[in-house]
Amino acid sequence: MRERNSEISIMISYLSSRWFRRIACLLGTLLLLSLAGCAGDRSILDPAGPAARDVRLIWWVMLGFATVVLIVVTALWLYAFKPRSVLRTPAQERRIARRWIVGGGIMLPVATITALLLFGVPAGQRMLTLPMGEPPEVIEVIGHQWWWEVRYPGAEGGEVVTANQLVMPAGEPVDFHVSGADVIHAFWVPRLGGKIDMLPGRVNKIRLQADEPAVFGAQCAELCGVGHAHMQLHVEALPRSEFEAWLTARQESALSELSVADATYDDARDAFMTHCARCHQVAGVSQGGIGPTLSDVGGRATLGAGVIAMEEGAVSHWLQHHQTLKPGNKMPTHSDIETDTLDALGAWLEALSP
Ligand code: HEC
Ligand SMILES: [Cu+2]
Repeated sequence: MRERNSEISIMISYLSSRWFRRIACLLGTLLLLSLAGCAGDRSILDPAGPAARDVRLIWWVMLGFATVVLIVVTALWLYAFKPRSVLRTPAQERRIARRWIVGGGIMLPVATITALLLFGVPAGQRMLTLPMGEPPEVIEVIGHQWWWEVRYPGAEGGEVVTANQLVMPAGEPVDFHVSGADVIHAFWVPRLGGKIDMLPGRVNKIRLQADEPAVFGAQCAELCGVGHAHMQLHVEALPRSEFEAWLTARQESALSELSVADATYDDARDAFMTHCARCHQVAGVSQGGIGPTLSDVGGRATLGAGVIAMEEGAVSHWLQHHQTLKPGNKMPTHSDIETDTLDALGAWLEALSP
């Protein structure tokens, strides 16, 4: 008993030591700072659609439950320090131990997991691509190291293909068919709902909905190599009519007219054929097939999958510095190409904006 009391007094003197208070202060500050991550265009706590609201509910339920568990465990821990006056017989000890094993080791986990299933299963159900009266829009998203290919197979007038930007109709469910081109990536728009793996050789499906027109951030959510952190996706929900106009402007025929129309860019087009065409598609100019399509690159919000914002001169800047801006990305440096040529290429590509 005396030993136990001295343990308690050691603990108390430790808890009140200056160092302990300093560390507690530091941890508290870090905790407060981490709360800053609770808002913004990638916050699961700020849902913008039904699937994401389910995810938030489960998150709060789990946080609440975990808090209760923490409090109960702490209380039991303190209770264990309490000096005991009665001695128990071995039979009593065994009975108490059995109660803890059956109650705490079997009944409690079963109850917890059942409760979580009751929340989790309906939420997962709503994200399944079950048949609907009016089939939803299908958008295919393919993860590459380290950029996104986005396809609209249902577009009227032929499939539309773009990269590093995803535009979807707002106020209606959309089915995303996702896969990976090289390694495993994951598709995750936190404000719209749960993430889903993008596997090579398999198509995974998830149904998401954006309630209102808005812009959302998205991020590859599966470590996929050095460029993983730099694999972001600009997601934009538009009213149905604007979405359709956006698709029409990106039809192959409209884009090829845009890319070959202006004679001032003849030199840039020649340079493109020499240095870039084997990897990049530009409608009416090249087939590409390795890197992101550039047919509509001038209309993108960012370059390099979220690395720099698109503005005047951005493409030339990207071409000169892309290995510093996004180290290890799969485009070769263009150090063998004159800066003037890169500037001309940049000006032409920026003009490719539907
Ligand atoms: C070996 C294939 C290859 C060649 C050659 C190549 N690129 Fe790329 N390019 C890529 C890849 C891969 C990416 C994606 C890099 C990333 O973001 O991870 C890319 C990205 C880009 C982007 C950014 C697109 C976006 O939406 O973020 C532009 C612009 C671009 N390349 C232009 C060019 C130009 C101009 C040339 C010729 C001077 C060229 N590329 C040559 C493979 C290539
Ligand atoms: Cu990835």
